[in-house]
Amino acid sequence: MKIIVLGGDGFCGWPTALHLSAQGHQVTIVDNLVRRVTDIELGAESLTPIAPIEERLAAWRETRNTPIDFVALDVARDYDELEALFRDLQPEAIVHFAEQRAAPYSMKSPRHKRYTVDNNVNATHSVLCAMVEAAPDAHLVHLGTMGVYGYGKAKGMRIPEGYIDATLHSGGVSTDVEILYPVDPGSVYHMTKTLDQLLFLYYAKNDALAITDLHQGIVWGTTTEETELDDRLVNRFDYDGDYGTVLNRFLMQAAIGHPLTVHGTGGQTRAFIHIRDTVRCIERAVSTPPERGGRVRIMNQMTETHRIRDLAAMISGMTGVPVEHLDNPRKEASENDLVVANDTLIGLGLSPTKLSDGLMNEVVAIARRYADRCDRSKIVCSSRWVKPLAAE
Ligand code: NAD
Ligand code: USQ
Repeated sequence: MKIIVLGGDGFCGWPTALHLSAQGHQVTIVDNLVRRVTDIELGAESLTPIAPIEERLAAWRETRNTPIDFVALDVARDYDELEALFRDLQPEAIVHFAEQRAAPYSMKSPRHKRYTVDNNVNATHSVLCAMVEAAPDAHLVHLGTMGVYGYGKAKGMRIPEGYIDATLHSGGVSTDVEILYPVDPGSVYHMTKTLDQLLFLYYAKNDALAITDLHQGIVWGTTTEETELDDRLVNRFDYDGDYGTVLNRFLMQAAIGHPLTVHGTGGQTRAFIHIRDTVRCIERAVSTPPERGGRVRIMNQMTETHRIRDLAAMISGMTGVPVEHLDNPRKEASENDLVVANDTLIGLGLSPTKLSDGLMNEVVAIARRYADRCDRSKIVCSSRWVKPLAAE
């Protein structure tokens, strides 16, 4: 298949582009490399030394004798170029990762909030507009988030895959309907993903676009079969307080002997998936496009759930590094349960990689290898969800 990977230089996008290419697909990466610029803004680079994009692509050509093309373009702003690219390439699938994806970054300041909304909503809307004009038969596979459901209301209920049956009551009349599960975002970033959902609903209905929205949990791990082939193919490893996600952060903190930074009680339960499963899930989603004219296909892309303090206790037990409970910088429930349906991906043949499969030690080993690249002052999250009161 001809596949465009938007955001293909990022943490999930790069290993996905390699995996799709390794499966024999013809891959074009589109990225404006803004994530590398954000590294400079934050003064915190990936723990692993990622090669410039040209070097990455040359390494892949040399390793697998398969070219991956690259187009530098801002998906949110360079609309005419995006439409022209879709028209020229006529992709069968478009995988969309090209958004600002860190919740703490999205809460740093009005500039960061507005950038996140402008970038993410415009990127998704531009992709949909350009598909209507130039590639209406392509299948869009978008990386969404489990966070659209929120983490408080389900109360033991199994979170369904996107939709829920509801009965509306008004004026003495009741109607049964299927609706999107009520959204409850926990950050400006997560809110942009709920807005994406409405854009998909509209364009699937109005223009019969074929769309799959993958509601993904927190990705952990860093290497895949393909990124291990050459040092120049190494994937990102974010550890800083903005972009580092919780499990990779704890594993990296354990590797350098930094106390594990549990926010508040650590009673939050979240969904997780290993990066190796991310790339397999996307390949399966791409290979099984929904019919045009149907509803948006939504899959929960996660393999297990864990409470944050249990993860910290497990890693502390493995490594002897102490746990530190910090004031929670976020506005989030201090405790929540989470039970999630993931039947569609299991039905498509995914055999989940679990924490118990020994890969946590692999992450610790990688973090130890690059420990001298870590700036310890960037570890604790400094972004706050709510402004402190003047008296504080
Ligand atoms: P990332 O920041 O590492 O990668 C995103 C890539 O998109 C970067 O290379 C960036 O330069 C590019 N990009 C951003 N805006 C762009 C624009 N306007 N034009 C062109 N390129 C642009 O993030 P990631 O971790 O790879 O996440 C990718 C997607 O997966 C995101 O949409 C995120 O919401 C979703 N996701 C990630 C996780 C996770 O734990 N990492 C979990 C669930 C969902
Ligand atoms: N947390 C800690 N200590 C830390 C870091 C985080 O206790 O050092 C806690 C947070 O308070 C939160 C939980 O761990 O309760 C998860 O935080 P996270 O930063 O790992 O994940 P999150 O902000 O939700 O975002 C990440 C990705 C995002 C994706 C989302 C999937 O950055 O792109 O959408 O995971 S999900 O969480 O399922 O919505």
